[in-house]
Amino acid sequence: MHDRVWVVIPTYNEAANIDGIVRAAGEELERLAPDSHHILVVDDNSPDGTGAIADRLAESNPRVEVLHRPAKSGLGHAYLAGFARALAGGAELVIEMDADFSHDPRYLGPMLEAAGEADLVLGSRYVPGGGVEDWGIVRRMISRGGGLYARTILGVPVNDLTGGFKCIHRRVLEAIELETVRAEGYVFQIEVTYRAVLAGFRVVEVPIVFRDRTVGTSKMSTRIALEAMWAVPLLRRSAPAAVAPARTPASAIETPRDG
Ligand SMILES: Nc1nc2c(ncn2[C@@H]2O[C@H](COP(=O)(O)OP(=O)(O)OP(=O)(O)O)[C@@H](O)[C@H]2O)c(=O)[nH]1
Ligand SMILES: [Mg+2]
Repeated sequence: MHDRVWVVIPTYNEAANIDGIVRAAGEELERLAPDSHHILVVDDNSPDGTGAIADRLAESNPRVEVLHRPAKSGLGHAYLAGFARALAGGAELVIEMDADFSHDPRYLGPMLEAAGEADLVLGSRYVPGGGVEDWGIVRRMISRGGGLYARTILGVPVNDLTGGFKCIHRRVLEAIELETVRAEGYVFQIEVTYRAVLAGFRVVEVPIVFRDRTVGTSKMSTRIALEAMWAVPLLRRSAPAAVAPARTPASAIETPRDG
């Protein structure tokens, strides 16, 4: 039997977090999807030894697996490799989650529940009940401003386009031509969601409170944030072509009512 739920955790220098996050996610999943979950750590040869710690976790827990990549090549590439592995392993639901506890594993329950109705579930900071803790005014403004910018340019009714805590149905990943998805930071997150919307999939936002990391260092850079400025308008041209060959998802077809 294949495991149905795969949580993909990309890591780069998360030695202080990896043990805790894998255990915390594992405990939740043990409750939510007993006997049918898998945790995939995608490590880009972290110099701080994250990969070796993850290997030890995998040795003692058959539900944990590590994908080692030779060098740091960005969050998007790590996720694409993780998605490919999860799909090959038979995943029906793939969850994107950071290693730094910004994405609290306690939201896995509400997200999996929402996935019963939706094709793509977004852990959303910008719907009622969601929020951000510990961020200064500058970081808040960049996040809100960037999200609003992308939402306006792309014209999609999604409140949190840049978030990285998602639960994605297999059918979505198969329909959005992953091999041509742009490959970094916020733009990666925006593009996956935008393509899913364009393909007619049902997107639901579940409120999450995002906490700033308490240990380890951020890999987010000004360059990655600025990339969004010019890359988002380009998505308007590239994304529709990428999803055009996708079949019409069943969820987009209205069921005729009786009578
Ligand atoms: N494999 C891999 N993982 C990465 C890479 N860059 C970031 N990550 C991981 O992706 C997740 C998100 O990265 P963060 O540095 O926390 O970025 P962020 O959450 O946008 O920024 P902060 O709020 O400052 O933490 C973390 O688990 C990182 O370890 C990369 O190039 N390769
Ligand atoms: Mg983070």
